[in-house]
Amino acid sequence: MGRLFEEHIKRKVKSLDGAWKFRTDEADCGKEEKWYLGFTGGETVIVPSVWNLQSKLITYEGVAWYEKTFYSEGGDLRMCFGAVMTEADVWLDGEYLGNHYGGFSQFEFIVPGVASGMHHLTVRVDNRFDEQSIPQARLDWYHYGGIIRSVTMETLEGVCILNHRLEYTLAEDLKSARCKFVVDLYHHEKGSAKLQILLGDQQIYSEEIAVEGTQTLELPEFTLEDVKLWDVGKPNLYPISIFTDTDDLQDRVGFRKIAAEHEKILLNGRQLEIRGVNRHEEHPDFGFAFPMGLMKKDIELVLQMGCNAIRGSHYPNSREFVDFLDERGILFWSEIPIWGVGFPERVIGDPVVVERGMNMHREMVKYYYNHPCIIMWGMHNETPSHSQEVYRMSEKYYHFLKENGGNRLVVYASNVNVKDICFEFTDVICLNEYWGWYGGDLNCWKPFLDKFIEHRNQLGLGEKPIIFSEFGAAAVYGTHDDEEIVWSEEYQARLISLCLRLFHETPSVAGSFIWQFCDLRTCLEAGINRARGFNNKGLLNEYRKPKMAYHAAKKLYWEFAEEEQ
Ligand code: ADA
Repeated sequence: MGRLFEEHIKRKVKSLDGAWKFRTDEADCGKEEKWYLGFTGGETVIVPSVWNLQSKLITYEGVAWYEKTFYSEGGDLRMCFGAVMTEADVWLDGEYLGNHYGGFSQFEFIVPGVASGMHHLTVRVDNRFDEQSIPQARLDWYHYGGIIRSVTMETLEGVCILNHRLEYTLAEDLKSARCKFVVDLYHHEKGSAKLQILLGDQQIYSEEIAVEGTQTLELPEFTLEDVKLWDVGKPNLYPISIFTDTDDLQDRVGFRKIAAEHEKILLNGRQLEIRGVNRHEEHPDFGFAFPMGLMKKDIELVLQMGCNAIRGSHYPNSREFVDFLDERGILFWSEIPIWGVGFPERVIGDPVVVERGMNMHREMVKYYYNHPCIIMWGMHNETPSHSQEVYRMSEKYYHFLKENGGNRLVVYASNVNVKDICFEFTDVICLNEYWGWYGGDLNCWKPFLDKFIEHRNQLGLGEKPIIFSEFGAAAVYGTHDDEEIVWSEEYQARLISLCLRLFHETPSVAGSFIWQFCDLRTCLEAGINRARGFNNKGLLNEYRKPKMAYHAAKKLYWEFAEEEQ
């Protein structure tokens, strides 16, 4: 679902995108009144979308119901949701299928033995915040709600392949890889079939297997010789085809090695300087239901400015966007929406919150494991990482991601610099710093950095590279001032240029992600005061029109890229 290629050739897949019936439920009485059996009134909306684009719902936070009527030939159906913001309850023909929490993750329900005919899929969507929400209500992005990514219906027949991951370790010389497929299989009762796997043009596996219900199969290891590596700008991808006589799963993978040692980040054994931007998958005309055509445009803009990396701040992005990055050879930092400013220590220590976050990590790893572009898993952003609560949470997430997340750097973005007590749980020290914007001035950068490096060394962590995961300044598009006062494009461009040069010239710094790619609608209701109701730190405005800082960063990023040659 939501990919740049057909995930299934044999399996029947039907898109349920398009017109749905929609009704808000301000009193939250729909469950009691059994709206899942069919609700009256309402209007037609388009899925995927955010409901806030309907002018009367621009600030609506609450419950809304969606209903889709569709035809199915019947059988075992798998109802697949790209993402529902934030909590979903789902019914098929009035039968409860289940609940999903978390606004940016894919999820599915299997419904066996559905009769042929017309059916009703009903979704109750709740985008309210409470004490245990991830993220919390205090946010620097907009409180959107709705079914924000595609919905599909798949028909499962015989032995089916629900998911898979290809685990691999490259040899020292990077020429061969020890590999292992782990495949999630399903049969609605008990059945057997021949399971076959092709990797590139090689047949890797062909074996009769028996399956009962849902089962995970770890296949025998094998060695892939003459590996063509995936790299920045050289995105070698290997197609994967997994199939039985009745079902299939198509995917692709790239082989690459990422490591952090001696203050450097190494990609395929070569030193890598991160030339990055932070990007929200948001547009004022579409909210988080970001259209694919615009994804391509954003990627072109990123490539034109000489970037080699994007941080998907602050949540898992659409699969198709990550597919684009795999195809174009752009690195990606993927994280979950634990956006710290809103999280007091008390909330972060709450076991329900920690478990919700853990589940988001599990889902991120499950769905994004095979994307070679993802070189970093982000655990959290700007949490109180000087506290014991965050220490315990980081320890837990770090070990989970290191053990289950494949060859990736595990990181988090810190804004408490020398007070941070969690640096042992990050492969790269990632700093969010806003000297010259929220405090201090441009002259603060160099002394800050020198002092921080000394601090890192005193902690005995001198081997860990540092990157700046955020820095920047706001400029209202079109505001110019020769004196370079704050809010002007000139000031923003000067700050970005000064920082990029300083980071580039400091051997302990392995690169940076500028905050941020483009301006972003933000949330005035949550008490974040922003000019125009937007976070204006974009290099481009929200309609992707470049500011001076875009050109300034472009000039330097290309200069650094050329030095690398
Ligand atoms: C933080 C946060 C970003 C954004 C930024 C800013 O670093 O991680 O999401 O809010 O501050 O613009 O202040």
